[in-house]
Amino acid sequence: MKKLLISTLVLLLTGWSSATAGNEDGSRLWLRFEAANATKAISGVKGTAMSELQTYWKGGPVVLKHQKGMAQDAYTIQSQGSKITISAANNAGLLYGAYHLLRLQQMGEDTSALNISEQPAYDLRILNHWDNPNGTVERGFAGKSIFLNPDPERMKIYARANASIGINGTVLNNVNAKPEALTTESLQKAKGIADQLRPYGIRVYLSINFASPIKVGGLKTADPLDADVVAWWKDKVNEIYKLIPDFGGFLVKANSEGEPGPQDFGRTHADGANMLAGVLKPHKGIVMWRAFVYNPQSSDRANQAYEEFMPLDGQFADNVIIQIKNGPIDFQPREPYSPLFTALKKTPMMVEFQITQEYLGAANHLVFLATMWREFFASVKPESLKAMAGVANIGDDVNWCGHHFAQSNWYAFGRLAWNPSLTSEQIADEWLRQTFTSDEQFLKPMTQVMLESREAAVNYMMPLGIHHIFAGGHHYGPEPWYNPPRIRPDWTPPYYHKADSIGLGFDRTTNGSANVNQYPDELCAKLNDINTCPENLIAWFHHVPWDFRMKCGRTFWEELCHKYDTGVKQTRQFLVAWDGVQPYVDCQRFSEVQRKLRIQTRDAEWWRDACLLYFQTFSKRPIPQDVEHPVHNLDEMQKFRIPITMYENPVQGYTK
Ligand code: GCV
Repeated sequence: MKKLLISTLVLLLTGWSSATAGNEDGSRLWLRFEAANATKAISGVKGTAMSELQTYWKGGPVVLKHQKGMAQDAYTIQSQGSKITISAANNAGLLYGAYHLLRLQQMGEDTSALNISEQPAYDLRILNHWDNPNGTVERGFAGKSIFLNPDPERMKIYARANASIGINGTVLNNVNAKPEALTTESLQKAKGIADQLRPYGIRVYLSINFASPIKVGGLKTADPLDADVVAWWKDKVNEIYKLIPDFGGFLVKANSEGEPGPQDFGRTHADGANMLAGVLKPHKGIVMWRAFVYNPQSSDRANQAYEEFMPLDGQFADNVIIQIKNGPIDFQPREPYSPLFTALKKTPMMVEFQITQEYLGAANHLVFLATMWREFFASVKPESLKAMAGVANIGDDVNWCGHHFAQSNWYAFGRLAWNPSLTSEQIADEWLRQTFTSDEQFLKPMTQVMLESREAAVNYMMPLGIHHIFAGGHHYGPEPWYNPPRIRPDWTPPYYHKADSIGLGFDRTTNGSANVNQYPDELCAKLNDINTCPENLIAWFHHVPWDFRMKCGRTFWEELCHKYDTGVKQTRQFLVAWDGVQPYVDCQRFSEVQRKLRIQTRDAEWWRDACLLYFQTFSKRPIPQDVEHPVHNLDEMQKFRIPITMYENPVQGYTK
């Protein structure tokens, strides 16, 4: 009788939550399973798998079985009728199998004849939080750090969400690391978080400041070859492992954007990384050493990571992984892949993607990033990498990511880190079905919106290979004219777009910065020739004359106008599509997303008008008749400012 009452209540609750009149705040992410039974937590990772199934699985008995000989974290799920067996070599594998089963249930799939075998592409699938000790999040658009005062309930959802998509590591603090990340007080705090995440198979890592021996340890130097410095790191690492026995290791941003590093002491990146690797090795810890380096003297920022790291190929210890951003500049809406990925031959590498939308409309624009990451994997073989890292878009906002659809990027990152050959469509479909509904009337238009959204953003922000024309004070809106006196040239848009009376774009050919030479021969030849360079990167590699004839027959200038205008039209279409699915979405999420899509549409017009009117001052050509003409004025847009710091989402976007 009691069981009947509970299930009636569950049904009632389920009915309510899917009713369109109801409200959902997004706090449950894609984990919207309803509890089928009340259960107690069971300790350990296997215990988590058991209690998740006991609580949420509504089918027949599930056997969790250890099986030798399987790869780490791999699992199989076999079912015959209502009897199901999940097998794995380790407990984490059992947990991932349990979440797979729950995912199938949530999506309404038939589970009576399963024969599933899964193995992750990478052992390390890791989030990088850019969280500061004061609770701000660099390039975070979803509130404050979830680690500032970790709330046990929220930490549990965070851990479950990560484990449900296979994420097994998290770097707790910003790569622009404050030295105090290594004080005993901070380490105690990290221990508390590690204890909460451990039952979900997640290990914690820390970003470190290379000058910590000076700033925390009071030493005179942080020279990685100095015996006292090495001893200091040894002691520090021992202290960490006493508190966090399964601590993962360090992430390091060194000699980049003003952060200290081994070069300050006349040493190389390899000297610095290997010293840390040496002290972590006895504990099985690793070093993720970032290749994001550039200095103002170079004539092409895109060349620099290659120039600094290629001479060191083969010199890194075996527990060092070089962490390389997907593109050679900095998470732009579209970049070619970083040439280091095909050039380094003897160095373990991992890719760093940016989940937080620093350059893609922050938490205001709907931009599904799986398509961008899949584009990367079309050029860089997944098996050439050791691991995958993603800069988190998570904060203490109720819905975690600021925009309901930004949750899909956290989800997509985890799914691709598990299996980089999943299609964007499959990921969008899974996420939509779990997060909203499996109703086809909803799924069809919204899958389409998600799949088109990144190309739309490229169109209205930076089509045809244009890059880094963002505002000086933030990376949200356009300011291609930004060029105050005495500023570092590589911090201004004209450095990148090089617009003049002849054309637009950065000459990276063999006649220019020769960046093309960093790519394999065949690709280099293709990129070097303006007639064979992919048009979606043409202004990345070439200074393209305004009248250059594009494949469609338009001139480059006309095509530029068309692309910007297409982007605007696409965002308007997203709004129409969303309005059309109102009957399938609860009121709260419907109106919150609708509000953001309106901002995105206005912003797209802002981008189009600002960029076309500004570039027109160089091209001196008319905007084609079949393109919607700007609705703003250039002088008005040049005066427009959004007064935000790099820790906030601009709540309104363009407001003029
Ligand atoms: C954490 C870009 C961002 C910085 C970020 C840096 C990095 O420059 O704007 O906020 O710093 O990349 O990845 O280190």
